[in-house]
Amino acid sequence: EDLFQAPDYYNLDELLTEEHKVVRQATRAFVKKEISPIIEEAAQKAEFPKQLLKGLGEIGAFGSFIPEDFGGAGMDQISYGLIMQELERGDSGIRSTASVQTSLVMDPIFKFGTGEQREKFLPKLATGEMIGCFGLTEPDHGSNPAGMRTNFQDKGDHYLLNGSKMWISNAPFADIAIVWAKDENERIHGLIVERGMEGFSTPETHNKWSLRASATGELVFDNVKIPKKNLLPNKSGLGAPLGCLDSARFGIAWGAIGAAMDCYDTALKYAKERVQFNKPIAAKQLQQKKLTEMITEITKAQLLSWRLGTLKNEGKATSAQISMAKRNNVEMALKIAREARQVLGANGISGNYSVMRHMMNLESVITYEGTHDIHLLITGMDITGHAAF
Ligand code: TGC
Ligand code: FAD
Repeated sequence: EDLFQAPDYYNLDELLTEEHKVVRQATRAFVKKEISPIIEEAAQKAEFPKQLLKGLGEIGAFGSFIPEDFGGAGMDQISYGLIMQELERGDSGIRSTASVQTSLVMDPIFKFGTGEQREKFLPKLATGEMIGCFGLTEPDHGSNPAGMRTNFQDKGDHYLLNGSKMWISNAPFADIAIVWAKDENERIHGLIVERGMEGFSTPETHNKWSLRASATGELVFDNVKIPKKNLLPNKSGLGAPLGCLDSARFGIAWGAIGAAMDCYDTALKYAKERVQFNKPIAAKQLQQKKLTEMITEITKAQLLSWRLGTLKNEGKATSAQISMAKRNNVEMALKIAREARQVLGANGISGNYSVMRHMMNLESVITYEGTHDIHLLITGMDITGHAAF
């Protein structure tokens, strides 16, 4: 099949296993058949293409690294990364849905949940029959979630949840939300909030110029009665949600490479075909500088991610190492998208090409899951021992 040929300047494919390549190929085929033909219109209309959910489940994009016994796909971290890369080559918004479902919904239920919670939710989340979202950010607490106000009180046979979350991916249509809230002792816990619970609503956030093919919304809790069996009992404190973020940030480090690859590939093809002053613009030094720097940065990011993946497979990747890769790779992709847009001239602003959509999407990606500044400060703290937040 005539699938995307990813740039592989340093023969990194030699570092991948057969399984990695099979997983990547399946995702690539899905992107070509299901995502690429519809994504531009979905983004223009600001609609999440829900018809993709079942197929995303089938290719293992939901719960990639969750063990098969629990409904997941039982893959390693590099396979997870490659799925994120290929999906984001399609669109960051589709990758977002897979990141949230896998790392921020299934993973906390798997790691911190009860046997009953795992059985009830994981298999349905893995197939896409059920969709989840992750509520950490609040109107007044984004980079500093420790200050959150959302809280619950113990009422004997249930908890009473109050507060709100905003900028939550998938909120408008999610069946469940993993919500981080403080108990009476100001200790943070995760709760599974289910659609239909009285006092729980999810208004959609409109007018985004970025991630338009992803649905974003608020989570509002007005005296919501939460059954006690919906508390995630096995970890509390801010470290619980931050641990989930490590996994999602790892996936984004790979995903951003996909967006960059698509921009590079589009710009390279365009530069070879577009003739000005009697020559393809690819024969002009200024355009070669842009294209050369793109492939150089993509190659460096691929090496960073591959090594991080091997460390993560061994359980040795640190949070600070993950921050470095998320920060580097997203900025790399955003810069490449901006340069590629210029290579395409006026066509660069058109929805007939993917570049401007990637560029606008990446403006969210550089802000969510820890802003570019916060990841710098995490590295700064790691190397100096001083927290400068
Ligand atoms: P601090 O005092 O440093 O830490 C509190 C506790 O957490 C532990 N910890 C971690 N544990 C696991 N993984 C990590 N990465 C961890 N970082 C810290 C830490 O050891 C401590 O544990 P303990 O046992 O001592 O209590 O916390 P702080 O309040 O100073 O904050 C640190 C900071 C700024 C790094 C953190 O707040 C942060 O990362 N802020 C950024 C917030 C953020 O990333 N939000 C993302 C929201 S979700 C989202 O954007 C989804 S978009 C999804 C999509 O569509 O793809
Ligand atoms: P702020 O924290 O107010 O930051 C504003 C600016 O100040 C930034 O430039 C920041 O880097 C800077 N800044 C903050 N603190 C410092 C400091 N100490 N030193 C120097 N500079 C600093 N959240 C979820 O919980 N779940 C989701 O599913 C989710 N999905 C999202 C989807 C989209 C499309 C977007 C845009 C956001 C999403 N978020 C989600 C929220 C996201 O995680 C937050 O936007 C992010 O953490 C930053 O918080 P903030 O927007 O409140 O910015």
